[in-house]
Amino acid sequence: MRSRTAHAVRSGVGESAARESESAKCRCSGKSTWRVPTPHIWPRELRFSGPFCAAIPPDHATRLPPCVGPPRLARSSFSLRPKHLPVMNHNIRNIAIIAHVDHGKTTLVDTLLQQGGAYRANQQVQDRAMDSMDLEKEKGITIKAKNTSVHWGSKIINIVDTPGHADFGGEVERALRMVDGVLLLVDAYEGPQAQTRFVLRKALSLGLKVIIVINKIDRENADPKGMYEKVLELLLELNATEEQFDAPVIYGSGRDGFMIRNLNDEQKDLAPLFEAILEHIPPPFARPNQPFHMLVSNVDWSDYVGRIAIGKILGGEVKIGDAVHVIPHNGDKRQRGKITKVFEYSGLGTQETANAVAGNIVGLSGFEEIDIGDTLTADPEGHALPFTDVDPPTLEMQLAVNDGPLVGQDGKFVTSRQLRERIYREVKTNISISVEDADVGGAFKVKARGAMQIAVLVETMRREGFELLVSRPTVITKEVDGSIHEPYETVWVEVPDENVGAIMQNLANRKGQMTNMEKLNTTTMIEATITTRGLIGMEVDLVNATSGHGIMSHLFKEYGPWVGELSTRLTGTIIATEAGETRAYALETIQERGKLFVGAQEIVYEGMIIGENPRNEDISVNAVKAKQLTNFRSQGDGKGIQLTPPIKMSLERCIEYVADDEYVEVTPSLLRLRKKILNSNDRRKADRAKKSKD
Ligand SMILES: Nc1nc2c(ncn2[C@@H]2O[C@H](COP(=O)(O)OP(=O)(O)OP(=O)(O)O)[C@@H](O)[C@H]2O)c(=O)[nH]1
Ligand SMILES: [Mg+2]
Repeated sequence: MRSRTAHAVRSGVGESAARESESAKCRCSGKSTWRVPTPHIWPRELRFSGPFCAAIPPDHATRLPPCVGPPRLARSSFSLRPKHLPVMNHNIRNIAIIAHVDHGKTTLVDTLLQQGGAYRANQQVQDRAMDSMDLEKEKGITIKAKNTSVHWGSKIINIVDTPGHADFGGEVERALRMVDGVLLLVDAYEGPQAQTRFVLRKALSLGLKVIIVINKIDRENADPKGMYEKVLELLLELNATEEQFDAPVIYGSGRDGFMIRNLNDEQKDLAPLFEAILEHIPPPFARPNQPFHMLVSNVDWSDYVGRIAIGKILGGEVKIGDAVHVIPHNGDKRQRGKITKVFEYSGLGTQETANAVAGNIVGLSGFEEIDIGDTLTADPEGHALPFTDVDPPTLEMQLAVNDGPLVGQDGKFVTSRQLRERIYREVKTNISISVEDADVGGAFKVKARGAMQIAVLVETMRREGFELLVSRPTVITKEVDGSIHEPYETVWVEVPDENVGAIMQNLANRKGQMTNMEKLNTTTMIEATITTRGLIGMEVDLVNATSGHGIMSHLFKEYGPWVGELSTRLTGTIIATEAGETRAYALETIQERGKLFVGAQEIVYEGMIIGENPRNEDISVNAVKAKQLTNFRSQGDGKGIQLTPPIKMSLERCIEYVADDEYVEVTPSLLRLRKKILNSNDRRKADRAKKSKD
C-alpha cells in the first residue's frame, strides 16, 4: 500500500488535506484513501462527504460539477481522463476573523499586518488601520467587511476583517462565502456574546474550519480557560460536528501582538497563530484546470475603474483582457464582459496584477452592471453558481424628500430623483438592505437588520450633501394563520448589581419576558425574550440607568404573535407654532415646561419639535416671541437670562426618539425633529380623524 501522505503531496494536494486523509477509508474497497472536502459553496445535496477511492482522484469524480444545473458529463472538464493536476492551491489560505463587537478583530489584523511584513521598517503604523471609512474611525466600529493579505513564509494568507455589530451581520455572511476557515475571537473577560453565537452558527453551517482565539488575555480579571469552556459549550449547543468541536485553541492579545498555544508559554509574537492557520485551515478548494469561474461575494466601487467584483476564484485563471460571461443571480440574461484590471488585496490596499489563479481572493473590473451573487465564468456554457440569500431584514424605515420650509438651505441634493438614485445605488453593494418606493411620492421604504444600519446610510448620505427626512423604525410583520406575527429577539443585559431593579422594570415596560438570570462577580446577567419593537431605544435607557456600565447584546430569535401596543417613549413634545429665530426671552419661559432641544438664535418653523414635555402630550409654544418694547427699554433682549444648554441628540438617538407621527430632518450640518404634519390645524384634524377611525 502506498503512503497516503506521499501520494497526496505528489499529486499536489496540500499538506492539511494529506493530514486529513490519515484516517480515511474508501467506502467501496475499504482501502486507504485521501479525502478532499467539497467546497461549502455547493448545495448540500451536491456535496460529497465520504472518502474517495485513491484510484480515482476526486478531481475527476463525476459527482462534482463546477456549477449547478443539469449534469453535463460530456464536458471536457469532467472527463474521467486521469489528470494529476493539483486540486488545491496550497500556497494560499483564506480566512475571516469573526467575533462579537469590540472583541478585537481589527486590532488583531493590525498586528497580523505588522508581523506579516505589510509595513516598511520606518512606516507609521495606524491603530485599527482596516477601519478606513470616516464613520468607522469616528464610531470606533467596523461597518464593512474588508479584505487584506499577509505573507507567512512562502504562503499567502488572505484575511477578511468583519464587523461585529449585529446590524452588519449581512457583511459577515457574505465574507464567509469567500473563505475556507475562520478565526473565532472571544474576549477573555466577556466570553461568547450574542454575535459570537450568530457568526459561529453561520461558519459551522457552511462547514468552515474554526480556530478559537481567546483574545485580550492581558485584561484584568480575564479568565481564558473559563471562556474557552464556554466556547466549547456553545459549539455543543450549535451542534458542531466532531471535527469542528476539536477546533484548536490559541490564547493571546491582539493588541500586544502575541499568541500562545498554552497559557504558560512565552508571550513573544503571533507565530503560533500563523502556524495554526497554516496547519488547520485547508488550502482553498479550487480547480486550476477548469475554465475560470468565480462567485461575486462583494462589490466595490472605484472612481477610476467603476464597479469591482470581489470573490474567490473557484476555477481556472484570469488575466487582463480575458473575455468572461456574467450570469446574473436573478435570472436575467447573461452578458459578456472583458477583464480590464485584476486586483489582489495586500496590506492596506490593493495591488494590480496581470493575472490571478484559482483559490485566490481578487477584485476584477470591466463590468458596468455586476451584483453580489452573480457568477463570472469563461465557459460559454457555464451555469450560475448557487447563491444563498442572507438573513432577511426585520426593520423598516421611511426615507423621504425634505418637504419642510427650510429645504435646500444646507444641502446640495434635495430632489426625489437624486434621493431615489442614491438609495437604489446603495442596495446594489449592500445585500442586507432592500428598498421599495412608498405609496406617497418622494418616499422610500428601506428595510434592514437594524436601525443602526440605516442610520449609517443616512449619515453617509448627509456627508455627501443630501437633505432628507427619516421616520421611526417599524418592524416587518408577517401574517401567520390569519394573525399578525412580529420579530422577537433574545437580549442579554449585563448590569451592575445595584441597577438590576431598574433594568427589570424597563424590560417589563417593553413587554420583555425574563428567561434567565445569572449572578456574576459584581454584575448580573439578565437574559430575556423581547420583541424587536420593544428593543428600540433600550440601549439609551441602559446607558442612562447604569451610567454607561451596562452591556447589552441581542440576537434575532423568531417571529411570534404581535404583543399589542407598546409605548417606548413616555414623554410628549414641545412644538413651535411660529417660524423665525428663537429668542432667549421666549425660551426662558418655555424651559420651565420641559427640556429644550434648541438654544437662542436658532431658526425654527411651525411644526418643528423644539423640546420634550415630561408629560405624555404635545404642547405648542411660540419660541420666537420678542419682549414687548416699552418707553423704558431694558438693556437689550436676552441680557441676564439664564438658559439651560439645549440637548443635542445624535442621529441614531433621534431615529429612536421620534414617534410615528414625527420625522428627523437630516441636512449636512443640522438635525431637526419635526411633526410629519407641520400645520397645527391640519394636525388636529388628522388626529380627530384617526381617533374617530379607531
Ligand atoms: N486589553 C486589550 N484590549 C484590546 C485588545 N485588542 C483590542 N482591544 C481594544 O478593544 C477595543 C475594540 O477593538 P477593535 O479591534 O476595534 O474590535 P473589533 O472586534 O474590530 O470591533 P468591531 O469591528 O466593531 O466589531 C479597542 O479599544 C481596542 O483597543 C487586546 O488584545 N487587549
Ligand atoms: Mg473591527
